[in-house]
This record gives sequence, structure tokens and C-alpha cells, in this order.
Amino acid sequence: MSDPANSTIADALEELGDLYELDGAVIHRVLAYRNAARAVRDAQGSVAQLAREGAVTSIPGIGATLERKILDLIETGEIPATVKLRERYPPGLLAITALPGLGPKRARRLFDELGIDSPDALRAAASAQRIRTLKGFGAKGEEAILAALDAGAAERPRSRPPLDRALEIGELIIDALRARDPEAQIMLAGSARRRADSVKDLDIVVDRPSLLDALGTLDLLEEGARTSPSAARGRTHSGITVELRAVSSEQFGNLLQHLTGSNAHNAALRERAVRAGLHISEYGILEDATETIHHCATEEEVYARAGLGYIEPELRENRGELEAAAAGTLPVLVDLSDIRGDLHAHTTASDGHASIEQMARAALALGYEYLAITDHSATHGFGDEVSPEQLRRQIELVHEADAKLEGIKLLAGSEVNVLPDGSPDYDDDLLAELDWVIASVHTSFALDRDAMTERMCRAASHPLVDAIGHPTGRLVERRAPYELDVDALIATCAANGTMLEINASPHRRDLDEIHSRSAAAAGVSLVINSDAHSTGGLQVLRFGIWTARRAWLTAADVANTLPWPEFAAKLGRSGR
Ligand code: DGT
Ligand code: CA
Ligand code: ZN
Repeated sequence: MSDPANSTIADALEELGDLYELDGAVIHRVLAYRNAARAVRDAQGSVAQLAREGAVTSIPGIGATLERKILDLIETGEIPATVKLRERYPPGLLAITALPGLGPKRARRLFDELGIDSPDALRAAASAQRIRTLKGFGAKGEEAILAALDAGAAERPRSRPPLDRALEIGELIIDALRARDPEAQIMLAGSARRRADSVKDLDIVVDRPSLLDALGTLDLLEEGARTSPSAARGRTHSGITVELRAVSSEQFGNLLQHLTGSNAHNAALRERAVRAGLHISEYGILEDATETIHHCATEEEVYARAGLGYIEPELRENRGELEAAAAGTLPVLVDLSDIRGDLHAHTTASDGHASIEQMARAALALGYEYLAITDHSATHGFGDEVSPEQLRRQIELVHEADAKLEGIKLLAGSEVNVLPDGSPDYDDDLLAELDWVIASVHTSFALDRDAMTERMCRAASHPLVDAIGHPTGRLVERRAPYELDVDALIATCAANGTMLEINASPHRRDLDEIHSRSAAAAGVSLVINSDAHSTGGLQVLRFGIWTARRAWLTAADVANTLPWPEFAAKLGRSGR
């Protein structure tokens, strides 16, 4: 039997975690499987090979129990615990748990009380208005279920890896190719270069055909081979397809522009160009008037030939960038170097892994002028909550650390959970003692649209709430946003001067680029935060920057590009 790919092992661990969750296992056990699945998926080498060498426990989060299960999978093709649980819970039930607003507990009740074991059975029961007979579901919940099913939420495959995983391996592959030919031009193209939330595959452009044969020889790939005189295809151990294309240096700009896309951008660009008598292709630009083909070594030349200024890859989605480039009104996009502070970070006081001082020193090392410590509040629900008494102590500790450390302002903050009625879960007296309050939803995701919108708008209009954290609750490729009228939330934030977060975690990127753009247009200040749970976690800010760039944001749209004195003035904390 050939070794299972890392993605196969990861899927198996994830399935087992889901099954344990359906079975009512303690959350720590479920999370252990999910974390292990992630570690396996992200591993750069072959995990099966590592397991056969007895070294799989070198992967963080994998101990003896998981090692045994991975070995069973490699040796027999299945994990006994999975086989047993699959008998109890039909596979269709797992698809139901993925629906927004359901989750394992509610899915179990649908199964136990109504015998619903698949998305089809769920649809039938909802259409027959049988769901509303269950306590805690109701007619609105039933409608939400039908809407989610119609939106295809149950069928959505988990096959598109998020950008962080794609870039990590993509950059390693590029480095490895560059080591083979240090003089070559090698560029990432496609959705990864556009910094999209997730990617189907990695597109790479080189100007040396010799590198096509190198692809299959890289240890980073499970397999790879030339597919034509100018192309090669491979697959990483984590299951991501790599499309490598080679072209002459004179045409490098043409092919890079073509393969960076997006399809919609390219189609619109070509249409514009045709009206000017130009035919743009991946090989060059044919000019009708002179019947000559222009080769472009750079993308700048491609756009210049089309009468346009250079368009940043993040903007190439046909969302008005061609018109703006023609008119010379493209925005100067916000850049990571514009960021002066981070306003969402956890410590060991809740579920973080570092102390206040460690986080502060890491922020200082990044050149930040300020950092807000925002541990989870009282009802967060993962057992790491900060009681009001603990928060009072934490405020003192943050202020002590602030007094001790030179060069960085520490804000004593909190990520308060928004209760179903829209109120924060600390009293106003306590909130008033904080320097910075982010309000986020971590519980009761299943409210209907009106109730959720009212909840969020109430939180956003609370005078002591500074910003709304990860406003829609979506997880990239894993969880749809909760039901929410985001435009109404944006309007409320605009009216109250409340900021909206772009949570930079590559798994969130929430607000997304579309809503971030609307928010900025409505005059809402965005704040790009890492939501770091460790010192290394501060580094994810770049993913939030990329979302902001895809949202056309300038530094002026992003509050944490302000130097500390100006940010402090904006906060207007003197009244507290
Ligand atoms: P992905 O891979 O789904 O995350 O997204 P992309 O944008 O990387 O798409 P992909 O890999 O299918 O193709 C890479 C680029 O190649 C795409 O962004 C634009 C260009 N391209 C591919 N197929 C077509 C096509 O049929 N027409 C045009 N105009 N461009 C195409
Ligand atoms: Ca692609
Ligand atoms: Zn949160």
C-alpha cells in the first residue's frame, strides 16, 4: 500500500475529532484531534514516512495516542475508533454539523429526536416544518437551515487551503527552485499572489525551461513532472497542486500578468484593450495598427501598453481597478510598514501562551508604538475566562508593565463577549476602567438575522465599546459568517464612531475585503489586529494588511496606522 498523503491523514484525524464531538467527548479531546490534523496538514515532509520511522511524535500536538491511530491508518487504511463511531453516526450527520448555526450538539438533537441523518433528510424535515417542533429551534431557525442548505453550506468542500498554508509552501518551493538557478526570475502568480483568502493551487512563473525538470526532484513535493515543453505540474505533501510555467525573459511580464489573473480582471483588461486595437494574450500584445507583437519583460509594460498605470495584484479582481488605473485614481494602498500598533492580543490570563511583558517586548521588536492586551471576558466559554476581579488585577498588571517598559504604550483592554441581547458581559463600571474595549461574538451564533443584527448594533452603539472584533464570525473555508446585516452594522459604527476590526488571522480575515471596503466608504475606521495568542502570533498582521489592500484601503482608512498620540486622541479616553 502506498503511503497516505498528509492531507489524507489530516482529514482522518479531523473526521475522528468531529465524530468524538458528536459523541459528546470533552472539548479538549476534540481540539487535540483538530490541532493534530492542522499540524499534519501543515507539515512540509511526508508524515506517513515520519510515522514509519517512529518519529511522528516530533510533530507538535502528536503524542502516543495519536501516533497509534496514524500508524493504524497507514498499516490498515483505517482507524478502529473511526470505524466504530461511523456505525453510530452516519456520514451525513457530519455534513449537518458544518451548517452555520447548527454544530454538533444541535445536530445530535436533530438526529436523536427526529432521526435526521443527512442534509437531504434535514431539508425534508425543514420543508415539512418538523424542525420547529423541537425546543430551541423555532420557525426562524428552520428558515435559516433551509437558507443555509440552499447556499450549499453542507456541500462545501474543504479543499481550498487558506493563504497562509499556500504561501508557506509556495515560498519554500520558490526558494528551492532559486537554489537550483540563482539567476532565474521566479514569481508566484495566481490567487496566492493576489493574496486571496484561499487558493486552489499554486501558480509559479519562471524564465528558465530547465527549471521545469527540477520540479519533480524537490523533496518538498510528493510528485512532479513536466507536462509540456513549457509547463510542469506537481503536488506538495499537503496535497496542494503546483502549476509551473516557463517563458522567455522577454515575455515574462506577459505570462506573469496572465497567470496572476484574476480571470475577471484579465477578461476586462482584454476587452478594454481590443477597443484600442490591442490583443493581449499570455504571449504578448498584438497591435492592429502596426501588426506587430509586443513582448513585455515586465508587467508594468503590459499595463503601460494598455494605457494604464501599474495595478497591484491585490486589486486585480475587476472591481473598478481598470477604470481607476485609466483615470489615474488608484489608491495608495496601506502597507505593513504603516502599522504603528496592534489592538488585539491575548496572554496567559486567558488562552494565550505568553505573558504581558513577553507580548509587549515582541510588539516592541516589531517597531510598534502601542499594544492592547485584550484577554477574553467572563462568558467566553472555553474555560479560560477572566472574572471581573481578575480583570481588575490584570488592568493593574498591564499598567505596571507599561510603566516599566520604555518605547511602547500598553493598553489595558478586553475582548468582551457580546451577550445575545447585545450587551457586553462586564458591567459598565468595569469597562470604564479599561483603556480599550473590543466586543466580539463567541457564543450563541445561531440567532436569526434580525436578532443577530440587533445584537451587534447594540454592542456597536455601547458608549464604552471601541471596536467590534472579527465582526462576522466566519472562518476561511470552514465556517460561514453568522446571519448578520453587515451594512446595518457598518451604519451603526459610522454613527457611533465605533471601529471595525479586520482580524488578521489567516483563518479569519474578518471583516472580509468586500465589507471592509464598504465600511471605509461609509467613513468607519478599520483597525487591523493580529488576535495573537503568542509572541509569534503578532506576525499574522500581514494577512490583515492584504485583506485591507484587497479592500482598496489607504493608511488613512486604518486607525492603527496613527502614531500613538493621534490614536490616543482619537480614542478620546479623557472622559473615562
Ligand atoms: P485559484 O487557483 O482558483 O485560487 O485562482 P487563480 O486565479 O489562481 O486561478 P487559476 O489557477 O485557475 O488560474 C491562474 C490565472 O490564469 C487566472 O487568475 C487567470 C489566468 N487564467 C486561467 N484560465 C483563464 C481563462 O480561461 N481566461 C483568462 N482570461 N485567464 C485565465
Ligand atoms: Ca491558482
Ligand atoms: Zn475573539
